[in-house]
Amino acid sequence: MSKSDLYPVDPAIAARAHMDSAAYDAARVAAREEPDRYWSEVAKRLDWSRFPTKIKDVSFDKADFHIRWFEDGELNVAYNCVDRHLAERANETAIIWEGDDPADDARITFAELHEQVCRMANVLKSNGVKKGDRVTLYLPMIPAAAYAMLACARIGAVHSVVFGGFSPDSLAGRIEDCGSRIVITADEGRRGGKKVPLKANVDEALKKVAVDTVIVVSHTGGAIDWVEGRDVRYEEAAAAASPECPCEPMNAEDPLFILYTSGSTGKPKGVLHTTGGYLLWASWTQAMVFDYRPGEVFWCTADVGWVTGHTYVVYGALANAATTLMFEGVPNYPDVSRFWQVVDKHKVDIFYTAPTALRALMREGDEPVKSASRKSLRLLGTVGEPINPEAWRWYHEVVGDGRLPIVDTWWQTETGGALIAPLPGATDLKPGSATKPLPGVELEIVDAEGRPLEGAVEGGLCITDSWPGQMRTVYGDHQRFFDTYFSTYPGKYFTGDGCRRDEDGYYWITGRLDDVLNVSGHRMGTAEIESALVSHDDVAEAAVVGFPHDIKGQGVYAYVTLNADVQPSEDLRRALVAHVRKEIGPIASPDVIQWAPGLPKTRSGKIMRRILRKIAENDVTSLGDTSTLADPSVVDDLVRNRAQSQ
Ligand code: 6R9
Repeated sequence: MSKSDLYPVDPAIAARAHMDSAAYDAARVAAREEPDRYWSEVAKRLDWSRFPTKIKDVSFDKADFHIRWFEDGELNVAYNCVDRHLAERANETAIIWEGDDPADDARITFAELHEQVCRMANVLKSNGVKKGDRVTLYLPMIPAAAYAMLACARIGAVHSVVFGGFSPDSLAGRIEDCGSRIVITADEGRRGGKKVPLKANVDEALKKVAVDTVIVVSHTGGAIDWVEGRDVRYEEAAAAASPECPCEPMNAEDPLFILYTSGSTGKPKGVLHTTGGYLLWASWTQAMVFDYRPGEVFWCTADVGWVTGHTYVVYGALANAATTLMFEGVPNYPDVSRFWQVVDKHKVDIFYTAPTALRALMREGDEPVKSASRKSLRLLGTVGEPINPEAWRWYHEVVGDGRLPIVDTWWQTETGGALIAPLPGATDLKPGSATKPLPGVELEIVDAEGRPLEGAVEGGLCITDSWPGQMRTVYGDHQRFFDTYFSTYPGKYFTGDGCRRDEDGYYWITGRLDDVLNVSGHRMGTAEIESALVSHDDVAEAAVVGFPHDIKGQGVYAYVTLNADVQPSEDLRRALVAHVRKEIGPIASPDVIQWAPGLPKTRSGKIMRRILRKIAENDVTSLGDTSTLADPSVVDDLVRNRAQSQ
């Protein structure tokens, strides 16, 4: 790599940063060699009702598998995110809300946040919610989403936020899996000038699974159906509720939330995070990676339906008394300058978004960016997928006027917060690399047999030791937790990602090694999309793979075998896309459907995805060995049909 591809730390930033490069090096050693002492010290950034004396107790080995952090500590997440800031910051802004419509916005102070969280918590209690109960949230990006999350945390209930773009079927599956008896939703959401029928979706989902209570927040005021005895008008209930609610003291290892995420097999897994370790990781990484200081406006564009929204819109930001910006809209509404207009309007200091949004905006040219001043910005960040160096440079040069560092943060729903990321005052940047692991993150790159590889190499990315923010289990299926993450390479957490380490020890994520797609930064399993397709009456079989997509990073390519009596048609193609949207949600819509009279299978009946990926990528000259296929002629058919459809 040429020297010009290195963006050195700005000495002025290093001088005032939480961590400069010497501090980073020292922290790496301390966290590795004396984890108890190091994390006990870091744990002081939270307020504990009982400070932990036991810090780390972990084994990744099958015989003695357990992960516990701060296990005798006691704290409350809502107290840490709200109450403890009241003494000094009651009248400072906790949440800036920017609506989908640029005319809609609001500012919520910490005092107001406290009152709203307490009222919501009391509404939950009066509807029978107790410590340990699961509460499903299906909400737009409005402050009530943060109130609801924090209200659950306050009373020790476990929230499961379901992204508002998921279908009624997906919502029903998630309600059922965690056995929640209560849903909090809104009448409708707004995105890009369109309404999202959230309450109608909940009604539809509840035809499949029953709950006792649906709390409905009024947002658009749009017409909705009402089920007496089940549905509760939030505003009425909140007005009647007390504005004070005590915080439930929680053990550090008590569950905080469940968030469903896609894996390579089966239905989505309920990733469970606990109280102490998660909050510490969220808070510490928000401070270190973004070099955050109170008073700054922090804007993470993620929806609270994803882990990035949990950790950086809500918990990490508020634990640090940040002013966090919640944006209901999309980057191209009313026009493609929206992000930068919002940056100017609310004087955003730190802006954190996904590469897919940047690639889409980059296509629109520089003018929509340059028309806004962006002078409040001091730091940029990305998350969700690898950022191609071209998009990185555009972000740096055009959005950042060549003056702002970019923190490319690699992490997963399972990791709770960032694990590989530069620190603005410590790490020289390389476009396209998430750079180096944070203190306490012990990475290993392994070959197919799990042997650690040294030096500049490429392989599977593993983590050999625990960090506080690690997930603790798959809700209701601890065996699946172990099998999914710790059985591929015994004694190590396997991330599912491929990764290259360069000669300077920088890490470059190359993408998933399993059957998980990353479409516009959203994770989904090929198996889920396949089962949605196969549930259509006309479909006999389906195989889904990813293919490179300019904007989305990866697109969804579906091979579909129809029932013998069904003819392919454009109408059917549209019907199948609509069917997938209905079953899973719009984010899973296939970009390409190729009719496949047969699928390439081994003699034991396993679909050879490697070949399907090559065809989808239009890389048909290197299909590799097809001799093990039950019927090699199937491949020729697929290649020919692809060629015809070009
Ligand atoms: C936070 C989040 C996790 C998967 C992960 C990886 C990909 C996330 C990335 C990245 C390259 C980055 N990923 N951040 N790849 N560079 N900075 O996105 O969680 O939705 O669970 O997705 O996303 O493949 O394994 P999640």
